[in-house]
Amino acid sequence: MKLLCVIPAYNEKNNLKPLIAGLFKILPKVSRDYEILFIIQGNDGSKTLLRKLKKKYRKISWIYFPNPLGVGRAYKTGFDRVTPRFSHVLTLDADLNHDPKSLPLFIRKMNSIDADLVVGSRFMRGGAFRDKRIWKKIISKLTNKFIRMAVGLEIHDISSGYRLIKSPVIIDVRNRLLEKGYPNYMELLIKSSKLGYKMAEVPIVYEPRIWGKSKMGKMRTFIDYLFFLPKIFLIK
Ligand SMILES: Nc1nc2c(ncn2[C@@H]2O[C@H](COP(=O)(O)OP(=O)(O)OP(=O)(O)O)[C@@H](O)[C@H]2O)c(=O)[nH]1
Ligand SMILES: [Mg+2]
Repeated sequence: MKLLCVIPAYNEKNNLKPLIAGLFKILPKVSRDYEILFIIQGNDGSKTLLRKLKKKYRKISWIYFPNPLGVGRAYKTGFDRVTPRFSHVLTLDADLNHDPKSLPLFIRKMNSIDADLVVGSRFMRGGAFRDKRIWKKIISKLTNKFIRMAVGLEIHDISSGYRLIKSPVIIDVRNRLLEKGYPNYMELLIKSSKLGYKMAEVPIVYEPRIWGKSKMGKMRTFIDYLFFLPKIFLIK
């Protein structure tokens, strides 16, 4: 496996070091070649920190824009760097919501049923969504349920950012991605499913962020999701 990790990070400075340390513990065990690409934004000194960390962790790199692009465009920027040199792409949040230790579970699942894409799911048996904000759970659960049923997806958590994806899927789907914000997570799955790619899910425990602010504002998310809902019926 040749793995490219694509990680959007907007003012996540104090999360970067533990995240990188966690990834570098697991990646050499599962992949013979790997790189970590951050799409960083903001002005909290993340770039300076990454420059320092690169002395120890040679396999990290980053693309930097000072102003926030939106998480969808940040991912798109990272996905545009995927080449056939990489066999797989791993995506996850920069704020330690997603534990890198779960990665072997994704790989086992992918290999066992020859899936093209494996999603880390908070809403399936064995998964957990450890976040105290009720509004977030409600919006997430309702949107997930509605869209799953409307589009006919079997994945229980289509807005999860923790995913292992075969590179050809990314290369195929990336130019079809239009969502700038959080609906991009769902857009990628819906479009990949329409293209016929095989999906699977594994349970994950989503830990709430400890450091830094959420970029997923209540009103913004609500509006973005509301505008996204009618679009799902137009996706071919
Ligand atoms: N580069 C970039 N990254 C972003 C942007 N918006 C969000 N992110 C990153 O995308 C990931 C998901 O955003 P979060 O704010 O953690 O959203 P969430 O996980 O739903 O919410 P919390 O974990 O509760 O904060 C994090 O790593 C963010 O730093 C953006 O505009 N640009
Ligand atoms: Mg997060």
